[in-house]
Amino acid sequence: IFLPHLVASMEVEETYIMVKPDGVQRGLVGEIISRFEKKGFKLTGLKLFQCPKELAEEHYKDLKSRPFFPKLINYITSGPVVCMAWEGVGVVASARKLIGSTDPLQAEPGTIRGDLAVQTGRNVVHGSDSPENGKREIGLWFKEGELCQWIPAQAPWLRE
Ligand code: IDP
Ligand code: MG
Repeated sequence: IFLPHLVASMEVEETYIMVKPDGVQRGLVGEIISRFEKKGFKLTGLKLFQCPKELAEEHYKDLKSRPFFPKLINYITSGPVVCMAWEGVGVVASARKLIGSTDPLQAEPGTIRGDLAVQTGRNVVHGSDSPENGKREIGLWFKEGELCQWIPAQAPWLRE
């Protein structure tokens, strides 16, 4: 079946979600992917990746002047990460809610960080903070040809 009204719409956003090295090492990849899958967003990109220092610095360039920046770069490059692109209406803000506050001790129970982490420097997951940054970060972490456009079978059961 072809459902053109479910393919593209002005409201559809993209966000870059990443399981950080602690999430991978702790065996939380499936659990974290599952939260976005169950919510009903569409996965359009997925890979395990060892991040080079230059890419980590570019991704977090807005935090360059912060005292924790060198530690943050060490953390993000300390082991493989799982890079994901997710798509959906309101996905950027919704993913941030699913992820929870930056400090896991402040994050609500039920959120990924609230349930699975205890420290800001080991907060297991990244999510873009705006639709613009979603596009920017997906462009940074994925090459052309690594993203897939598809229509999930459940699409008509998620949106009327
Ligand atoms: P966010 O990941 O919730 O968007 P940001 O303020 O954008 O939070 O910071 C990016 C990442 O930098 C955080 O997820 C965390 O890993 C790290 N970070 C932020 N603030 C601190 C800090 O005060 N100490 C150590 N690491 C920090
Ligand atoms: Mg951020």
